[in-house]
Amino acid sequence: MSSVPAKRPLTLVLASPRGFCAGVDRAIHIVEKALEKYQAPVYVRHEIVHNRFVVESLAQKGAVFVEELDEVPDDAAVVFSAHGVPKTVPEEADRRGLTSLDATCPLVTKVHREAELHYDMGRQIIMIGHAGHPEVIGTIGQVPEGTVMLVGTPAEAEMVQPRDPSMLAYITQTTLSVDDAAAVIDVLYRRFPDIVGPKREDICYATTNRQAAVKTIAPKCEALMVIGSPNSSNSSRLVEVATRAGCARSVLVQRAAEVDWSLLDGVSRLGITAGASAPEILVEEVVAAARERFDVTIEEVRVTTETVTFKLPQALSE
Ligand code: 0CN
Ligand code: SF4
Repeated sequence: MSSVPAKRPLTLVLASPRGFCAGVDRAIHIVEKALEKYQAPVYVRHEIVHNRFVVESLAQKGAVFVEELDEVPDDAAVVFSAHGVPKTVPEEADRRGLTSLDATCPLVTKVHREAELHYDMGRQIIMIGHAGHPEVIGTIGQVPEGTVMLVGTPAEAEMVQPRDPSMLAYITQTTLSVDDAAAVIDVLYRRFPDIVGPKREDICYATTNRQAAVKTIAPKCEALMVIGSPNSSNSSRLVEVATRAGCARSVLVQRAAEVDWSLLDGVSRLGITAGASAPEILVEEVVAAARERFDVTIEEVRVTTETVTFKLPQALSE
């Protein structure tokens, strides 16, 4: 008689908050409501949020994802992604008579308005962010070309040469590592004591809270999975934060089917979190897959409770 071998115990330490933020929730709702109101196809410029599962689910309902407006036919409805767009994009949509819906997160729009304000005040702007990221392109595109200097690291902040250090401001991408951004900001304040910064941080509440939660659990885990897509800035930052906080075996995984379970050899506590664009169903999938292989105990570690919500644009809320 053969008996089924007993499953090895594994504690899953779930970070909280994790997963969807208010800006992502709103952006996805905007696409869903637009599909109801305008019927498929509704075009979406860029991935509405950086998650393959979300994009594929919306595509099944009739959303068509494109990178640029010239791929959108005349008379169509088009949604701009949560990451924001340069000013030229809504201008072009209006010129062509497209129905446009802006799913830019209000916390990204806040940074757009800061950029405009600094420009109007005659200040040169340093943006701390990752070159090529759509949010950075969108924010830089709020002011005339050549106005913003992009820096990514403390070394770059040491090199930047503004025109007039007494007329200088900085803004940041919303999804940076809080600690990395602080190191860059320190250099800027040391070199340019008169630099004007945001009244309240540009790094958003969701990024900050997810990093704080992962920092709390990482030192107590031997391995850690961040559920998210590789092109998601905030998700990628969570892997870096976890690694630096003491969990060397920290990885980004898109969903359960992609997990390399050999990561868990010798591991008794696995940390799990999810980026702001990763739906909770993907976390549940990983938990279910772990239960098939291990005798799972769940432990949730909450560092704060989030209550932020954002309204839909007026055109869709009626
Ligand atoms: O993963 P996201 O779609 O975007 P990034 O983290 O790459 O900026 O998450 C939503 C965040 C925003 C804006
Ligand atoms: Fe908005 Fe932050 Fe969510 Fe991005 S991560 S959509 S900035 S709340």
